[in-house]
Amino acid sequence: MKEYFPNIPKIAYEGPKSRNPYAFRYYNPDEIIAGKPMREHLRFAMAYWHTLCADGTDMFGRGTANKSFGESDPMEHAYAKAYAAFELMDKLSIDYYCFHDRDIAPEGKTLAETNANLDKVADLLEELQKKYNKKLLWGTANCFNHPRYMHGAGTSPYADVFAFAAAQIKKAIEITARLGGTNYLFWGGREGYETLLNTDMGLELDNLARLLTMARDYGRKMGIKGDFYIEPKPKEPTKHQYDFDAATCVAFLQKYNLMDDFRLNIEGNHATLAGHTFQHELAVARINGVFGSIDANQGDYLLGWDTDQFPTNVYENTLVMMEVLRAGGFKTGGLNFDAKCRRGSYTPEDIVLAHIAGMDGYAQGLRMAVKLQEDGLLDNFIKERYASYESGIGADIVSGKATLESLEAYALSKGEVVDSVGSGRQEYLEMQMNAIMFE
Ligand code: XLS
Ligand code: NI
Ligand code: NI
Repeated sequence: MKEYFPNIPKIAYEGPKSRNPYAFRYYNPDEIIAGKPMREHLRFAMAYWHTLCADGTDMFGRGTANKSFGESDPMEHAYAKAYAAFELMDKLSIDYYCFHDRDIAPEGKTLAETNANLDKVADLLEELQKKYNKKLLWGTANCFNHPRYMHGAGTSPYADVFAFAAAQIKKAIEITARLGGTNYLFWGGREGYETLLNTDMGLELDNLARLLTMARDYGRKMGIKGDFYIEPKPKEPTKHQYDFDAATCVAFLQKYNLMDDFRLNIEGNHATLAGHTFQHELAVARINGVFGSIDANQGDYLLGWDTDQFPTNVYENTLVMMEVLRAGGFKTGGLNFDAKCRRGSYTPEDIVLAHIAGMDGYAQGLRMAVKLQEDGLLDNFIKERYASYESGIGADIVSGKATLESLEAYALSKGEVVDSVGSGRQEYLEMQMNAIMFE
C-alpha cells in the first residue's frame, strides 16, 4: 500500500531524556496515571481540516504546503487524504479524528452530487476506521465557506439559505452517525453580524436556536449518543460572533431550552480572543454543567486573530488539565488539535513534529496537573478560603435561611470584621505551584 509519510516511523515513547525528534518524551499512551491510561485522560483527536487540507494560504499569499497527496482528480484526492489521515493517526497513536463535511469530500455541482461524494468517501472512512481501530470524535458541517453563507447560515436573512444549511447539516449528521461519531458539533462560522444597521439580531438568534433544535432532534433520531457541541468564539470571520464566549453560550442554551443535549467545545485561542484565559472558559463551562470537549491550540498573545498554533505552552496546558480533572475528565469529548503549522513550516515532517509537540505538551500538562491534584495544596487553599460558609452565619447564607434583617443583626453585633479577612496569597500560590510542577 502507498505510504504518504514514508520517512516517518511509528512514534514511540522514549522518555524525557530522549533527543529523538520522532519520539514522545512525555506521552506514553498506556501508562496509568491517576487511575487510567494517559490515552483515556487525553483522548487526542486529529483535525482533518488543518492536517489534511490547509496548505498555508493566507490573506497575503498562496499555499506553501503541497497537500495534493499526488492526486489531481477531486475524488481521488479525497481518497488519498483519507489514507494519509489514517496513516498519520496510526503513526502518532492518535485514537480519534474530527471533520467538516467539506474536508472529507469535494462539492459537486448540486447538493445531490455533493451528498453522493460524501457517501463514497464515508465508505472508505468506515473501512479505514475498522482497519486502524480509530474513532470519529465529532463531525460538523462547513456552513461558512460557500458564498451562499456570506450573511450567515442559520442566521442568514434569507430563508432559502437557512433551508440549504439545514439540508447540509442533515447530511453531515447522517454521515457522522453512520461512522459511529460520538458527538456532533456546531461552530458558528458566519453566525454573527458585521453591523447592526442591517441586522435583526432577535430573529437571527431565534432562527439559530430553531436550527440547532431541529438538528438535535434529527441527530438523536439518527443515533448520535454523545453531546451536541457549540464552540464559543467572539469574532472572526464576523466582527461579532453570536457564540461569543462560554457565558454567552450558556445563556443562549438556557434561553432556548437546549441545556440537556448541548455542551461546549472550548478552544484555547478563542478564549484569549474573547479576553479570557483558556482556564476561565473551561471553569465557566464546568460550573454550569456544560463542559464537553476541547479544541486544543494556543494563540499568540501579541496578535488579535485566531492563529491556531499547536499547544506547546506547558504552563497553560497544566491549568487546562487541572480544569479537566476538576470536571471529572472527558466523558464523550476529547482533545482535538484544532491547530496548524505556521506557513513557513510547510513540509510533511512538520505536520508530524507539530503533533508530537502538541501531544507531548498536553502529556506534560496532564502529568503536572495530576501532581498538583495529588499534592492538594491548591484545592485545600481554596477550600479553607471559603470555610466560613460551612458553619454559623455562612451556613445560614448558603442554606437560604439568612435574610437581610438577620444579617444586619449579625453585622451590628460584630462591630468590625476586617480582621477576619485573610490574604489572597496569590504570589505564595504561584511559588508553590512552580515548586510542585518542577520538583
Ligand atoms: C474556527 C473553529 C473551527 C471549528 C470547527 O475558528 O475553531 O475550526 O473548530 O468548525
Ligand atoms: Ni475549533
Ligand atoms: Ni479556531
